[in-house]
Amino acid sequence: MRSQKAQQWGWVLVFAVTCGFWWETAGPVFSQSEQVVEVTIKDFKFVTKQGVLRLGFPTVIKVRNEDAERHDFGSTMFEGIPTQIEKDGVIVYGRGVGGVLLDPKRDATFRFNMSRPGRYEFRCSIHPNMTGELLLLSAEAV
Ligand SMILES: [Cu+2]
Repeated sequence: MRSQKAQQWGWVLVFAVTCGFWWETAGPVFSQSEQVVEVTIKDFKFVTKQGVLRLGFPTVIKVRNEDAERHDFGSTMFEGIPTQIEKDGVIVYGRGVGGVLLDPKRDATFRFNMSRPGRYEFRCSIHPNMTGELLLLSAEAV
């Protein structure tokens, strides 16, 4: 059972590596089904770009470290939620993911399904005064 799952993700990895470039260029095609949050780390600050995030939709958080310093993006947001992380061309999948370390000029992508509304804080464990937040709304009026 376990090895089967590992094999499955092995294929996902192969797919990701071969299609990495394609995925980037095809991004806009998928933007209607995924809601994207962009987090840029610059000058020891988190700068967040987000629209209204709706519950139950695939959500993508793209984190980019623009600094020449290593930073960490950590949050309790992913607690108990199956989360896919793509970093340096490698995809990992887990539950209860705490965050990622980002070397200078690198990025990482989190994919998950938002299921709980709320205000979620994220921070850098290396520089404790670096914090940011994300607002997950249950704005399901439509
Ligand atoms: Cu930092």
